[in-house]
Amino acid sequence: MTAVAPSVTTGPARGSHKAYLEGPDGLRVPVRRIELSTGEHHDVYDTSGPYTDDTATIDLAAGLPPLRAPWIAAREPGTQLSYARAGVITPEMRFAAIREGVDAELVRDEVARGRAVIPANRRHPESEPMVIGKRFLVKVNANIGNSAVTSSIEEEVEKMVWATRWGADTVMDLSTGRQISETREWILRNSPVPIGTVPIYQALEKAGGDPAKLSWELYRDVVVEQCEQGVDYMTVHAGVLLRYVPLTAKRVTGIVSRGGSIMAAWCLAHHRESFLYTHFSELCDILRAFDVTFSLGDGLRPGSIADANDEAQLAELKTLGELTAIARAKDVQVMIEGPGHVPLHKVDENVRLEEEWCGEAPFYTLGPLATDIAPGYDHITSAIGAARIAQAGTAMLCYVTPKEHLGLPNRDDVKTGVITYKIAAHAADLAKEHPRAQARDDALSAARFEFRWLDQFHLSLDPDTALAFHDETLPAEPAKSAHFCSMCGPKFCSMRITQDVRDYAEANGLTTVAAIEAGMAEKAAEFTEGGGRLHLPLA
Ligand code: IRN
Ligand code: FE2
Repeated sequence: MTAVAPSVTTGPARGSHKAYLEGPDGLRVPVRRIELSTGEHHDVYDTSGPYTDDTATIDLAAGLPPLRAPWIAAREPGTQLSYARAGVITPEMRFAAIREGVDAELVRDEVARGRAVIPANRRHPESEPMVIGKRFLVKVNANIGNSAVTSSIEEEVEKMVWATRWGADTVMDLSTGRQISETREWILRNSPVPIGTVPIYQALEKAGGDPAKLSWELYRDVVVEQCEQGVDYMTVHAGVLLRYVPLTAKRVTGIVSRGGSIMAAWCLAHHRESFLYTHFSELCDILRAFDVTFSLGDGLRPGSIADANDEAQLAELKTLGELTAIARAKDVQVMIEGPGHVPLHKVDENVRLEEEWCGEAPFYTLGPLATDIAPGYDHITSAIGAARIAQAGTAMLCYVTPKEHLGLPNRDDVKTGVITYKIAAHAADLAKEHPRAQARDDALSAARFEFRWLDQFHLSLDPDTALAFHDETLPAEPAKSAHFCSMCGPKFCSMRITQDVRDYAEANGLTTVAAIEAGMAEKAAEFTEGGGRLHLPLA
């Protein structure tokens, strides 16, 4: 590690503090506890690690405490999949189950079926275990990483902390520039969430940027280095086969995956089958030794609406299914990466085929963008597709930031991307009727209706922005309990009028329906008494 310790954002999110749920065997599962003005509190899933814990000391140079170290030391080497198949509920499964509010046996069973994964490299003991699968809360991944052109280690560590503060469930370090290993080391030692990478990027750096100079041996060494460092899951574009490359020739946007294009270039340069495919079995052995999870890459994903669900994409998906079976036979956990750019009417087909061909391995999709016409707003175009595909069964969503297609995201873009994707993921959780999802909506709605403004902000995904928007027009303290905001003003607040109706009902011993009728009758009488003239407030 470098001598200069980066500095990062610490302190609890507005209106909340870190609390821990006690589980069996001394498990302490973090939650974000939102304190309400009613004296009650509301706990929400928390990915932010010790950074939001006021009582924790953060020392980036030392790294986070190795929470999982005793669990790992106490057992025979294996993967979460091998334990699950043997009927063992690991502390990781128990921890993830408490976070989700489900039975630990459900987690074990889903992992055993391969329908869920727990990305947890035994060399990344600092991570707080979580589960990715369609029966659980929809997860969000945030990509960070420098490029040759911009950004430093300090900025990337802060982006990791910042992304998890806003709810990123995993972070992928996609660094391609200088100091790749060092950046990753800082991120891993300080990350409370699983870290993913795409090893072919570092391999390409080592090959001097020339895909033709890549080799299995060079790639393997990079994978081993990253496994030893503690990377929890890796994107491997092993489904880009030589014979599929011509299928992309007539596409509007060709191959848009970085890893996919690198492998296609290698296959064409050597006119040989991809070394990722021909050496896949050896790769499984390496990943198994560390319990690293495969994220089988969609190197031929569509990069435009025109190319969605085409032959190249589906041919690759089928191959990913074949590779899933090989990995599972070796007890290696697998996720499948998915598109990309897909119009809404073609979204469900992606989930159906993935489940059918890849043995229901957790689907992990990049959006998809539901339209191509809004560069600058692709966090939104993609969140529309993401909500739809997550409702249909996608287990994790890879965020897209407003900078997509335009530039490297900065810290603000990271936050916007994460919040946008938390919205998509939560909308899907609601639609899937996850037992815990609606409770937060109900708590926020009640606070809104009762004009508990601060409670409303604190229960929201981004309390800082909600508060700032409110205060833009009504900054004074009394406005925090006022029965209106500046959107409609005091006279036209529908919620206040509804409350008046209810108060009238209570004062007159009526039900709300009866109160409305009584009120109408009163008004009708006034109208008749006034000679039938309308009293409009024309002044
Ligand atoms: C997710 C689903 N499909 C692709 N992704 C992510 O895109 C993947 O997890 C990784 O973060 C990035 C890989 O991009 P390329 O190399 O396929 O462009
Ligand atoms: Fe794109």
